Amino acid sequence: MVRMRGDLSAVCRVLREKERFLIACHENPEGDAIGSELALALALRKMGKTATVLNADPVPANLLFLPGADTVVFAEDGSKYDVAVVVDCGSPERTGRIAQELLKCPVLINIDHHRTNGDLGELSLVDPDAAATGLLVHRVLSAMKYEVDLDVATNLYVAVLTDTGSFHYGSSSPEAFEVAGEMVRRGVDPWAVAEQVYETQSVHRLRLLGRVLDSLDVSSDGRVACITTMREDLREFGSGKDALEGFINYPRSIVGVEVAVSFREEEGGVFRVSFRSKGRVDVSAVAARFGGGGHHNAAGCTVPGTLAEVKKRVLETLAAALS
Ligand SMILES: [Mn+2]
Repeated sequence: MVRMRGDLSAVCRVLREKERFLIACHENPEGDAIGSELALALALRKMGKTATVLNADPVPANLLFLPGADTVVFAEDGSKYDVAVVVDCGSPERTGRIAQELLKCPVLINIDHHRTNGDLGELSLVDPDAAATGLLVHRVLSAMKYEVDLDVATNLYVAVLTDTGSFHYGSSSPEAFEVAGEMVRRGVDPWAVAEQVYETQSVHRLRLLGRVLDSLDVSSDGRVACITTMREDLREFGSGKDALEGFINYPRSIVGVEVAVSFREEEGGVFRVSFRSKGRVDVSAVAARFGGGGHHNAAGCTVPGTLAEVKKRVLETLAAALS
């Protein structure tokens, strides 16, 4: 089944013809978002164009090694650009406070693989079956006959590596392995990258993990496991929310657990809720009930209320989805 939407050749034509590009991704960016936007920006710059990466949030510490990461800006006037390119982002609101600058660009291109993508942008390339947005950027660059160099290759490799959970997930398609292999052929060193992405955590982060795992709560039937992070926990360990990336894999790894849930307290009496499912449960549908979205096996939403209220509402909705 081909579910790809959008027009690859139209996207390539705009990238070829226009000169000034403003590239953005979702808030709280991770490897696929950063890798996709940097790969595209570096390639456009090599083509002699102006490409600025504008993000709402900082590049996570473990991704600062990525070529081009030091060129990301956090404020910019969108009216200076011909085209906005939004990557790995299912809805315009997910770009956060920079959305207004993107909307100042006369043309908006949307490159994404979230199945909840509502086709923001008049020009799009959306493929829910792609394992990573980085693969869609690779399709674009290939179609433009762009010769991928090591800097672009490193970004694309990290996009694919992180969004497939280091090739653990069912989304790890032949294309994901093929592109990763091509990037290795172009000089990417898998161990050097893995060490930067996965083996550079601080002592504080590991202690924070201990605290968060203390909150582990498993449902009586053993099918749902959740963890909770309060703002006080992050403060105590001097960590930002990006330190929590990957913690949800621990409750998911419990034998018999089908869905892992992470509750993270945010300012203003709301909780960010993340879901990871192992198999048949479509957590994007559960997240959508609360106005969120994502993928079959990984999704999220923001829910107002106290921890007790949010947990009750979310876990009841999840239990209904599991029955
Ligand atoms: Mn992604």
